[in-house]
Amino acid sequence: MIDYQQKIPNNVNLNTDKSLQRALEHWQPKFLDWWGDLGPVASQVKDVYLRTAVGVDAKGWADYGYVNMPDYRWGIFLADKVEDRKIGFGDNIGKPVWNEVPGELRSQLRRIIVTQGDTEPASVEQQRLLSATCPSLYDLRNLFQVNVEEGRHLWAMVYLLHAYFGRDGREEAEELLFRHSGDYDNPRILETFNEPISDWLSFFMFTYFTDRDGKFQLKSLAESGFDPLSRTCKFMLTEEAHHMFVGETGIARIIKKTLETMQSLKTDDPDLLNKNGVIDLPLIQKYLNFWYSSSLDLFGSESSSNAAFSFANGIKGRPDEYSFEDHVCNNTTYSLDTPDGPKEIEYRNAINEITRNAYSKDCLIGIKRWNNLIRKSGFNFEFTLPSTKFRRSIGVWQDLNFNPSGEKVDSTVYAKMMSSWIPNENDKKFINSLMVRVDTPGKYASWISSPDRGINNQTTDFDYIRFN
Ligand code: BYC
Repeated sequence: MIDYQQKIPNNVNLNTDKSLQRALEHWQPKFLDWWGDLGPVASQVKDVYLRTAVGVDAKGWADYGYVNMPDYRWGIFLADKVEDRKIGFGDNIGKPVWNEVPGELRSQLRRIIVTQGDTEPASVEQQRLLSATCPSLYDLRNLFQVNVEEGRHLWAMVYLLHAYFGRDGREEAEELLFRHSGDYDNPRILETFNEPISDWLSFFMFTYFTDRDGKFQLKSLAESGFDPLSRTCKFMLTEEAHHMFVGETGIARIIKKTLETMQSLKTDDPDLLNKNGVIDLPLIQKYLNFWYSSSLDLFGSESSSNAAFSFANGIKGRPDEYSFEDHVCNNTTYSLDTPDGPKEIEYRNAINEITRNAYSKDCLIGIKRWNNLIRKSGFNFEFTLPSTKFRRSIGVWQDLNFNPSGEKVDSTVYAKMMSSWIPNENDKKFINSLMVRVDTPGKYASWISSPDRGINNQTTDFDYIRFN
């Protein structure tokens, strides 16, 4: 059981390492200031019905209850150590995992931990204004849950930086609070985390598509030969699942409401549906196109010597490494689709692409479920994932003019059609016009249906948030 009476709750015996404890206690007020300035806008919020980690094992790791936000405690939790764990892939396969950072891998490991850490506060910053327009108390509570967990994931990376990277690590930890999402001079490292999230449709798309990148990156890092990173990521993955649930069910609830309105009005006319306060299905597809294509870039270039280095050295594996037969992957090649046709590249250089492909497959699960809802209600519309060549800014397809179906188009056609593929100014205006705060227990905004179930077996009209 984790002791929440400590200044920094943890299961890493922080009190046995006084200088590390002091360093983290020095960082803590800076984090709290950052949370106050750039965390969720919550002036009226008193208590939030939250799930809080009380242990790290699979069964019963969390408690539910009201938390007074100023009293919220972020802690440091690592999954339990696996005795005699061995490196599972690359050139160091079979050797004991490292409990300290090997000198020659230090800069690459730090870079990966910093990149991971940077995304966590970024997402909180992106979502900070959403509390003002929550479609229900249930959704507001989920937003808080997601945000406090992202805050804790930042703590997880800051712990690794402080504990294993000395002075550079402490400096990097400061920088994590200094860069800000969308800041012109000091933006977040990865582009998706600089995109504004000013409406809840974007929030649900982000938690479905971008948090899923988190799932796949964390799975790859959970394979790491650097054991503290592996254990940290294993625990983070347990929380990530809820974020994707929020995305998938959020989008499903929007679709459900639209379908009900389509049935009652006997129309699929977008104008008529919009006038009746719901979001037409083609417009949902546009938001999907935007967030999926942006999230694809997060996997890096299709051919990457960085990824090959990390794999070869046991720093970062493939998601679900156990499911592959060959864990060394030396002297094998991968046939990569490129604008000049298929190209054989060294397999290890293709790790980013292999991870991206696994991600795309996983993204289809929700698409299938959403399409089932449409089919069952008798309408003729199907959501699709756009081509992985569409709207890419990183890798071999970057800045090329592919349409969502993956066909190359003329640059003028591309520029002209973009407003019909991703949300245009009018679309955003309409979506923003729907974003009106609903904070009465059991009431839901016009454009989204109530969830099938509440949180932790509570009813859907439970008062998930109590106000001052
Ligand atoms: N935007 O060799 P390359 C999450 C940079 S989400 C801008 O192609 P590599 C979460 C790259 O950094 C998961 N820059 O690929 C979700 C490198 O720069 P430097 C986050 C990009 O190195 C929701 C250069 O381009 N975790 O947890 O294999 C809410 C060449 O890179 C982008 C991670 O990403 C981009 N999209 O990088 C909250 C795990 N893509 O260093 C949280 C840690 C690449 O040469 N990161 N670049 O200046 C990594 O493992 C790797 O850095 C990447 C791929 C996956 C990003």
